[in-house]
Amino acid sequence: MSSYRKACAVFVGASLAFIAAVAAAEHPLDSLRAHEYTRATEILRAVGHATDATLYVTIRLDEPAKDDVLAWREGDTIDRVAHVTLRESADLFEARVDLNAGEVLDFEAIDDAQSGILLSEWTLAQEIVKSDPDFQAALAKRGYTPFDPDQFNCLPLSPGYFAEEEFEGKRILRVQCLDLEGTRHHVYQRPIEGLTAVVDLLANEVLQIVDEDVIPTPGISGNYDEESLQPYRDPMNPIAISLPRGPSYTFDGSFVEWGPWRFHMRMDRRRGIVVSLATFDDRSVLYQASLSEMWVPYQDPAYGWFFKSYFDAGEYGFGLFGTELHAGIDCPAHADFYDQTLAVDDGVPYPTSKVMCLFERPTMTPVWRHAEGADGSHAGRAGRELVARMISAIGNYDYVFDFIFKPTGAMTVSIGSTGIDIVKGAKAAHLDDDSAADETRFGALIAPNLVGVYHDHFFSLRFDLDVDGTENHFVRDRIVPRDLADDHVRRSIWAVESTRVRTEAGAQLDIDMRAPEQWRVESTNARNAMGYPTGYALQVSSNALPLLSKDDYPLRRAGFAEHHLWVTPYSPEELFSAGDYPNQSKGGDGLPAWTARNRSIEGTDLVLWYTLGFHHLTAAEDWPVLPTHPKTVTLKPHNFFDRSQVINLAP
Ligand SMILES: [Cu+2]
Repeated sequence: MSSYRKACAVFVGASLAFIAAVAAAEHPLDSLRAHEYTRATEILRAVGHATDATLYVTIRLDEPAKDDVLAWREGDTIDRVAHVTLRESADLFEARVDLNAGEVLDFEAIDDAQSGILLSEWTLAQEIVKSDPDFQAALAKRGYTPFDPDQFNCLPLSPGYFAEEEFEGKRILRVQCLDLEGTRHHVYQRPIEGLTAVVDLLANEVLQIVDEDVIPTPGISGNYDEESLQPYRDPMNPIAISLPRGPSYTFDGSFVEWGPWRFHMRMDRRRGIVVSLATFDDRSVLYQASLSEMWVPYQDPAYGWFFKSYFDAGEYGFGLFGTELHAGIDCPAHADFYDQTLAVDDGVPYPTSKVMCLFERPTMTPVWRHAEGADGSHAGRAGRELVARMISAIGNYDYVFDFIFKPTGAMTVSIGSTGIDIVKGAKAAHLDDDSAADETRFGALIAPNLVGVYHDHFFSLRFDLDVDGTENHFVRDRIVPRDLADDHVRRSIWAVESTRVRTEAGAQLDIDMRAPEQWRVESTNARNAMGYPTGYALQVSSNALPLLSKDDYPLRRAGFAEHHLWVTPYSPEELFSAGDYPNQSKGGDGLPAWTARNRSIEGTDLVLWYTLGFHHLTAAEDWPVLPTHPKTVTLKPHNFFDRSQVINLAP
């Protein structure tokens, strides 16, 4: 336990004053407050469900029933229930703790599942590996004598699942180390390639060391803040955006209000920013939106790489690794920044600083305009939008996660991938070197002696849409070619065929440019002025699908990525598209399992699950830092209004 205490101490730091200052929740969807984390652990201890040895995997708000939240009015009592996932050594439990009544509502054992990786296990894995004599001997073979533990950073890599009999039922991590000598900040540039340890986190021992080949450790090429690496260009003149009358939004800690938009915002340890109860002119658009899961599978069969298939939300925590945002770089200088409190392994409140920001920005593009030649007139409005942002740094990658609200009634989710490519050490420094052909079969030489291994990024987004209420249909608007009669001078046109989808199986859909369609949710009863059902459509942009075979474990465990879209009837326990426990999962959990029932999605409360992905073909420009690569999806009104929402913007 000592290592775990040490890890927590680092994160908890100081800030008791901050904890005391946090006010009570003002809305049923507000994040758990610092004192509520503490109270949850105290209640569990009082009834004997927790001890000093308990590890708290997550303590999160157990959201009240949706009907209750929708019916809640200011002044009503606020139910506060914590959903706690906890471990006693290998045993995993889930509890629901009523913080108002001071009682445990449910407590159940979770069989055959592994929790996500805890902060304390990052430290523990390092200690186990560095103190193992065989691992030290493998390092000595590479010239690392005498052994200096401080020279290495060892990564606790989620191990995947491959039905390896020797690891069955064990809680394992695969650990690889990096040489830190000469590195500044960029700790990934000197991989000790070909050396992997499999660690048992419960027995505190190394189970296996796989030593593939001795590859000389690459030199220094990634110290991105050393000007000698690449001399700075002449600075350009500054750009400043000023808000002489302050921002046009307000955020009271629960709700953000900006023009016609109003939404609740909080931080979740696993999902990151959660937007709830989003309305436009008091009409409901969505009940909740957030990241549900992420999956990053690498495409190299070598032992050191085959298992890399990370579920960053469920295995590590997208919110937990939300980083402090810096004004002028991460968010504009005029942004507002917000702290949030999470909880770490020992249940102690973990205050985070400036992990969310809000800002308005000019789009620099007119939101509409028209210049009329007939009378020489010009009219239009400048565009602006509101951004709610967090940036999660999970190991080498940083993900800039934005909710972007627009005056048109549209809302975009943008996820920008940046940070650092994880690299494979290579003998080749140039493509002409003897080993280069072999070493670049599954990646590109992105710097001398460094191969950027090919991989994918898939983000699973959960949109619980409530278009003018909770009773909605899901509609496919197919754009279909039509041949015209032989006597027509035009041979063909296209038309729209709209079909309501009745069950889940009919709503597992992929983007196909040869058979384009719009995916739309419409109200069962509300109509716009022309009589159309009010609706919101998904506006998709470039995307990807996995190319792995269906019997390949990484894909079996990430079934959500098999389709760009899934639609399910709302179910409060369905939050995580690869299942509640993706770490070492065997596959089939989450969306594939839920939708196997083929439930009705007609005239009911709907959840849209959108998978957003890209194949990362690595290249020299990835090194030593990755320029931010954004991927987006937009929810846009489609007959939700009676007319454009931008002509009423004041000039
Ligand atoms: Cu990538």
